[in-house]
This record gives sequence, structure tokens and C-alpha cells, in this order.
Amino acid sequence: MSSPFKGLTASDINSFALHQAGESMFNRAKLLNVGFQEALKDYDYNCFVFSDVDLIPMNDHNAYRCFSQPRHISVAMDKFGFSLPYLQYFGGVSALSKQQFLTINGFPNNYWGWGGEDDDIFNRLAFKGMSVSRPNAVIGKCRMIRHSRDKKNEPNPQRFDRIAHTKETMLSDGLNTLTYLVLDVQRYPLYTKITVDIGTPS
Ligand code: NGS
Repeated sequence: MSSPFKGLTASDINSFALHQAGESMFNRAKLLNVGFQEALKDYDYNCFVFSDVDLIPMNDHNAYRCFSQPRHISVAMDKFGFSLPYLQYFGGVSALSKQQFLTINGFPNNYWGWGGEDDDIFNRLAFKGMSVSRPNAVIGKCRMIRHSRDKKNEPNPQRFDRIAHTKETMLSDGLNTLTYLVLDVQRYPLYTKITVDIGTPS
């Protein structure tokens, strides 16, 4: 069978589901950092698509691949009336090449709870002189699986202060300071599930 991913074969593509162990506050961006680092132990991937588990693309032309600039993929979500909530929005689903990700020192590790980590990522890209590539709002349509707010994911009261300081903090908060403990790896035919202890807010 031919692959829909031009020039790629099965071993070049995998999906990783990152599961945060324990009961501490949820930390989306740190989990994505772990996914990046752990995936690279399997294979020398050069493109990473970072997706929330609740977002489903509606248009097959929305390419889950990397571009010469970091890609924002979930640009027209149903809950925002199929448009961007604001121009700098970078949440939901995005794709960065390995080099783009390394250039920004990965994602922040210290956004515990809901909000702001995606804005910090946007700031990192901007401070490194990158722009955001996007599909149009027809191709970028996607649905969010409805759910109530998860426990241990309350809005982070520090988020506004944090995103005001990305320029300084990105140097010392990211891949270069990432620590975690992998507790379990389950390999399934279509994805690999990693259960990880990412600690607690310091
Ligand atoms: C912004 C948040 C982002 C969040 C976006 C959409 O206000 O992290 O809303 O949220 N930024 C801050 O709080 C600083 S949503 O409607 O999807 O829950 O992604």
C-alpha cells in the first residue's frame, strides 16, 4: 500500500500520547517537551506535530506536516466560530521542525494549569524572528470534542506575568532544563503511550 505521506514510510511516522502521572497540576507544554525528547530516542524525526487530544481536523487538506516557518494547524475551531480567537493564537495543534523547536529552546516547563503556555510559545517564535504559517479558515476547520474542564487544570493565575517575560525566561526554561521520569511505555500499532512523572510546580 502506498503511503499518503510522500516519501515517508511507516518507520518515519509515529504518534505519541503523553499521559501525566499523579495528581499534580496539569502541564501541557512540559508534556509536549517530553514527547519531543522521547520521540527522538526512537528515531531521528525532523518534524513534530503537537496536538491536543480533543481536536479533530475536518478537512483532509489540512496538512499535518512542517513548513519553512512554524505551522499553526487548528486555525478554525468550532468553538471559536471557525476562526482565530486572536491573531497571535497558537494553541490546539501546531507543527514545528526539529530545528525550529530547538531554536526556541522547546516549550516552557513552568506553566502549571490552564492558559498562557501557547502564548509563550508564540512569543518564543517571534523573539527568534520566525513567523507563523497557517492554512486558510476553510482548510483549517476542526472540531473540539466537548468536555468539561478537567480537574487539576484550573486557570494559572501566574500566566499573564509569565507571558510578559518570555524573552528572558525562554533562555533558561525549556529543553535545556527539562527533567522528568518516564514511568511506563506502551506500544500499540497506531501510537505509543508514555506515562510520565513531570513533577510539581517549583
Ligand atoms: C487565551 C489563553 C490561551 C488559550 C486561549 C483559548 O486567553 O492560553 O485563551 O482558550 N491565554 C491566556 O490566558 C494568557 S480556550 O478558549 O481554548 O480555552 O489557549
